[in-house]
Amino acid sequence: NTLSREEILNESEEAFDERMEWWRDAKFGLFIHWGPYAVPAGVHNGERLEGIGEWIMERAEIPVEEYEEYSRQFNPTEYDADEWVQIAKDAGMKYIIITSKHHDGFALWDSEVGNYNSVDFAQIEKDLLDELKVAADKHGIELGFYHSIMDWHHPDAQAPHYPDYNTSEKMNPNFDRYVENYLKPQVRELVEEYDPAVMWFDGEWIPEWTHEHAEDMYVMLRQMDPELIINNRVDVGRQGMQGMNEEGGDYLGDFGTPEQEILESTSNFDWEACMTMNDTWGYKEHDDNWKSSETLIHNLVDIAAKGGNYLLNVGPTAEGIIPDASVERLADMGDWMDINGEAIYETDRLQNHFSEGESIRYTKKKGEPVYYGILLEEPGQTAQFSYLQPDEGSEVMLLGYEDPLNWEFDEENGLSIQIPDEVTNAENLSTAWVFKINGSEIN
Ligand code: H79
Repeated sequence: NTLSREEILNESEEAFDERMEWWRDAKFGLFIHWGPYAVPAGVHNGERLEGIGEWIMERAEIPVEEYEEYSRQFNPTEYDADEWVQIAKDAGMKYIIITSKHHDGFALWDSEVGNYNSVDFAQIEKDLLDELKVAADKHGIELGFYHSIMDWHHPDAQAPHYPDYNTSEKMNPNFDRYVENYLKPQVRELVEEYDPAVMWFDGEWIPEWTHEHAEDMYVMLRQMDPELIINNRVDVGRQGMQGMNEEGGDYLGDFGTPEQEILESTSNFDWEACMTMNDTWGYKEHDDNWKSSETLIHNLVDIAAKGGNYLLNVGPTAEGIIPDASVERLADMGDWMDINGEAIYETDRLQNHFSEGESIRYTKKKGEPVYYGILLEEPGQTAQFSYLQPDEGSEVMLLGYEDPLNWEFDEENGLSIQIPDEVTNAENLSTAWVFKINGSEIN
């Protein structure tokens, strides 16, 4: 039952809520940036390049034919899709978004349109995306694709002032041909062959891409799969790296996409913060500026409290290895989520307060009078939460600690919870402490 254009463009709030449900509940996903840029890994002609690794073609102004050499060398002998999915799952992630095509134009599957892809061009026999899809299905993880609208390789999409890709106002006169004969067929293949749960567009800021293109793409995709979730970069309303749409505009796309930042506050529009663990998306040999596991866990809590999702990136090597530093951090996050995940998954933000100062965040179990006060620093002798009131006689629990805690509530100080000494020394408790109450939110 194909939806009409009308139905798609005037979707009811109920239908939208239903379509978004699994995604909203999931909260935490893995972003994978993987492609030929992992071959130079940030070093071209012996020169280490600044900036994000997957932009090396543009950064180093590498001509197409020369970059194609990297694409030919891309040979992921160590790729193990099942292991990747297991790493994501153990971290507590519920979905994966992988680059089916980044700005360099290289397609990570055996596409029928053109030959600039893993099979025809790089001679990789494996169906990389199919293996990931099979593994994801097996582990109950949703799979989606990042697909770049901008394309530095296709002659009909390339900026005419190549290799100055982005700065000119000049447009490629053949761009519509690229959209009809290349971009849309590729995206249709992805949906038909791999049944993605999310299409995550990017590179929409080029002057050639318009709201009309966006509407065509959005309607086409939702007609192919009415359940599909599509990010706001399908359209042209995104406000820079903050990632949310321009106020008042009528733009397509189901969620906003803050990049390398977390919204200051909540939003009435769904959103997902995509962020890296070091300073690059695509693998770079010389980037050791890793965020701590503590920072990553605090980010997850902060984002969930503000009602968003966290899409955390890894950049596997050209061989197909996720860097150890990433794997270690994901494992730490998984340890924390094993104990505290219930304060993240299937939660809502509170009505009035998502935070209290720097070191307290709040979440609420969806549809239940269950609240979580989350401390981002080690509790002292008492923990204070101004905005939660437990039901009379109810138990207040610290996740990961067996016994109910003594608590009192008064109008002036709110909720005060006594912290037993063992809590300070408990090995399983660290990084962020989650207090669970049955009760209500107060002002
Ligand atoms: O895939 C990763 C990056 O390669 C990609 N997005 C993430 C998910 C990315 N593309 N570009 N950038 C990151 C930085 C580009 C910023 C700019 Fe612009 C493009 C500045 C001007 C044009 C976007 C649109 C920000 C402002 C307007």
